[in-house]
Amino acid sequence: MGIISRGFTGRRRTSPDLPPGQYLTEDFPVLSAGPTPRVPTDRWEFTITTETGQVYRWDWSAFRALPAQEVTVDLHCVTRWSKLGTSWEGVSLDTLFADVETAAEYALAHSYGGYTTNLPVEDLLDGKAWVAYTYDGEDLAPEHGGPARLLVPRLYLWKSAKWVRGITLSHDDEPGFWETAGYHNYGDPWREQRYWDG
Ligand SMILES: Nc1nc2c(c(=O)[nH]1)N[C@H]1C(S)=C(S)[C@@H](COP(=O)(O)O)O[C@H]1N2
Ligand SMILES: [Mo]
Repeated sequence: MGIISRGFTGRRRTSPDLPPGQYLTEDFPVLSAGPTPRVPTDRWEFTITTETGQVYRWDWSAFRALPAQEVTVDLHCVTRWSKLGTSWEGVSLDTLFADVETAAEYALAHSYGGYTTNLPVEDLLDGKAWVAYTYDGEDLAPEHGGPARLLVPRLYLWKSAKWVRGITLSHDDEPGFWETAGYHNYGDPWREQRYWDG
């Protein structure tokens, strides 16, 4: 253990709901590695491409015709802000994967604009991930990933690819944009997996 300095008053508010090293924020910061792509829904599509090259494809109306869920989740950004109790509407990845034939262990999410992020397939399934298209009862704003973004709240928020346009499946794990730049390959906020070197 390090030295505990008493009388330090600049300490940020913490709660048992916060992973280690995180502080609460009430606003919703925008963190994007580049410009916000504008994707009209009539040109939007979402694809899942399997390890054998089979492509499953939804245009906006097919996607919006899928059964959706309302979810309330906590967000944890690696830059240390957390936002609790955020409300979204989206399609569960379980729904999108329902007819997908795959034995792949790894997924790479691709975004309009070129962003990528990798995660194990099992972290997309069993109620752990959504393609979300509303936030707080409104259409998801472009700067937060609209028309639709991946939402994987159990992992640091960089795994929740904004402007998601597809997922490719593979037997090989391929690091994405931030993972290649030194962020942790998995990114569990409760284990404080921020960077590769810990
Ligand atoms: N396409 C894309 N998705 C992205 C990012 C990005 O730069 N491009 N940034 C990630 C990071 S680092 C974070 S913290 C969250 C931020 O989401 P927000 O801007 O809605 O708060 O989006 C993630 N998804
Ligand atoms: Mo982030």
